[in-house]
Amino acid sequence: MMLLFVPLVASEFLLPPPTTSVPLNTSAGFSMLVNSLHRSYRQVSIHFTTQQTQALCGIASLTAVFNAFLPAPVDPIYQPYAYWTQNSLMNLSCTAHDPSFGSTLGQLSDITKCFTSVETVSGPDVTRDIFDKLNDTSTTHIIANFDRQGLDEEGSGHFSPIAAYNKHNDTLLVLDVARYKYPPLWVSFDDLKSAMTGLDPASGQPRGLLILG
Ligand SMILES: *[C@@H]1O[C@H](CO)[C@@H](O)[C@H](O)[C@H]1NC(C)=O
Ligand SMILES: *[C@@H]1O[C@H](CO)[C@@H](O)[C@H](O)[C@H]1NC(C)=O
Ligand SMILES: *[C@@H]1O[C@H](CO)[C@@H](O)[C@H](O)[C@H]1NC(C)=O
Ligand SMILES: CC(=O)N[C@H]1CO[C@H](CO)[C@@H](O)[C@@H]1O
Repeated sequence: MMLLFVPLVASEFLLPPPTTSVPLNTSAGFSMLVNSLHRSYRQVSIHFTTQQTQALCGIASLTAVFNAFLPAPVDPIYQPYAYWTQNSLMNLSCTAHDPSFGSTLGQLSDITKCFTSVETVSGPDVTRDIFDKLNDTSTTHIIANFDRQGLDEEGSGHFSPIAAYNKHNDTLLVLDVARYKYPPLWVSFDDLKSAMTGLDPASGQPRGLLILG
């Protein structure tokens, strides 16, 4: 029998997290979770998934959040079980969406509205008390659209669920759906807000938040 070893290139396996952030998989990161408003985290983390292409961060974020609270259709690959997948979500969207391109905040809001109600908050209007909703009910969840540069990360416009808020540290837990780049990270409210405040060149509008459920 011949064994094939796939070469592992260490330098391409996850990027160093920004020094301004605290990774969830550290003692500090984990104790911040315990002390946080994390009701949303409990439901979303079990469905948290990797974006299946570099363009599908918004669709992957919705897929994780939908599985946390919304009845799902059956994707033939999991028949007979009902479960949201990035493919079934795009398939059933009532708005046209080119999977080769990422979405703007407005476009992801329109896709969400095909399935459930959503409130959009523009970056400049984001306040700390919005994140209290992360503990409101087990069906309230938040997705952020931010510029990675504002978090000292590699890349540009991105979507990911925000699953917990630690009021003691004033930090938010970003469940980054580009799991091949970054682990879940605690980032400060100020950094996240400024990363949502600049204009998205694709829409000419600021980025911001979607509040679902
Ligand atoms: C956290 O996870 C990343 C990615 O797997 C890893 O590189 C890092 O060493 C982990 N940190 C700790 C403290 O285990
Ligand atoms: C997408 O829709 C087509 C046509 O209805 C269907 O045949 C296919 O199984 C769907 N795929 C998924 C992943 O839901
Ligand atoms: C957050 O919600 C959980 C689950 O309902 C509850 O146990 C906890 O006390 C809440 N935390 C705060 C600070 O309201
Ligand atoms: C990294 C950091 O600042 N962690 C602090 C967050 O707040 C908790 C209290 O909830 C402190 O114990 C941590 O040191």
